[in-house]
Amino acid sequence: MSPQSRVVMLVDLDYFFAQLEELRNPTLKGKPIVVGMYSGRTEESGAVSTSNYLARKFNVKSGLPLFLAKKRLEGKEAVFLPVDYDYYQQVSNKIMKVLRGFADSLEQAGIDEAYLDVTRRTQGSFEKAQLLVEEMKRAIKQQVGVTFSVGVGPNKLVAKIASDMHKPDGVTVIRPEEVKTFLSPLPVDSLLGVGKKTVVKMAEMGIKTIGDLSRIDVQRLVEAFGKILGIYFYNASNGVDNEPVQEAGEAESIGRMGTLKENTRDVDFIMQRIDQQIDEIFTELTTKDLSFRQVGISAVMTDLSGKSRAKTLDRPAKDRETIHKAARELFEKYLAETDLEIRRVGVRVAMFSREERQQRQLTSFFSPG
Ligand code: DCP
Ligand code: CA
Ligand code: CA
Repeated sequence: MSPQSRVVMLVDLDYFFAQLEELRNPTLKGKPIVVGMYSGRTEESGAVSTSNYLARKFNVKSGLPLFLAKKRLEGKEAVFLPVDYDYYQQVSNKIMKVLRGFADSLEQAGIDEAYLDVTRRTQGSFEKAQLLVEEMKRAIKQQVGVTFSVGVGPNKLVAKIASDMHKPDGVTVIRPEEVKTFLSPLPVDSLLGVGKKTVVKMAEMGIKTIGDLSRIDVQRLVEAFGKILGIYFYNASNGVDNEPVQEAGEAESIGRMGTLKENTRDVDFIMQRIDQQIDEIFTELTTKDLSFRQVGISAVMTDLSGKSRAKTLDRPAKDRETIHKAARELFEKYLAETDLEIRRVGVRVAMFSREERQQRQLTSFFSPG
């Protein structure tokens, strides 16, 4: 055991959208399931969002046009379903909440994945981490009913790549002394930030694997890819990644919405309701330690038409009063523009910042995968 090493996990839910469709309708199990994003132009147009592992056997995977998926699954009793993002989001929130209970800190990296730093609670032991994963799997299976795959490593980079090795329902543990051997044979595009263009460029330089990349002089990488990426590739290929696991204030905005006790045009009455909502928002902001630079309101009128308005502040704020004042101002202005009564109201804050978030994180250059 190396006491200096962190123990970091990446938890990634298996065939997420499709697994959740199985969860709410267990009779689907045993059939190929395709969750599709229907573009709506014709009944067949659109692409596969994801599919279960049975469908993947017929080479039906994310991104495949739906008409091709239909063709490949003809006569296989396949089930095609549209994405139900609200439902997936709801289950995702529940999963993240359970996972948070197993982590020193948790950083959500997508709807179906999160990084967990478990260094403290495992005392830096990868053996204990493995046991913790088993415990997590049981808890999520029991409380939510789904499976996931996990990568465990000394940092986020290794954990992420390891999570892909044994799917579904797998665990892959890479100890610090195993990192180089683990990474070295993998193709360069296993690294976050290495896309098609970079693969071509690296191939021209004779670089195919992460091991090849790790043997290139950092200066050459900087010349070829610029300073930020060059140094990143150099570090990443050597398994070096010091980025902390931190709660990132995932949401773009935090808001609340609710129906008024009676329809009204009275700003004081509206603000009573809004103040309750602000209290809840404020609690969330405080726990996440976020400042905001935008306050927005929304209103649904008696004819069920809806409107939102937002105000951007000169500088970030983190207090209740700023939200209250901006919201009141927005409602006053909005009421002056309409004769209708308001039925539902909401308030939200957005454009977040936070002290430590101002240090630019390298992985945030790349979208989570
Ligand atoms: N997704 C999508 N379109 C894509 C890729 C993914 O809509 N091109 C959605 C559907 C997936 C979810 O995001 O269920 C998570 O993506 P993953 O890449 O983690 O893939 P899955 O969870 O579906 O499968 P795996 O078991 O390989 O993780
Ligand atoms: Ca997944
Ligand atoms: Ca994922």
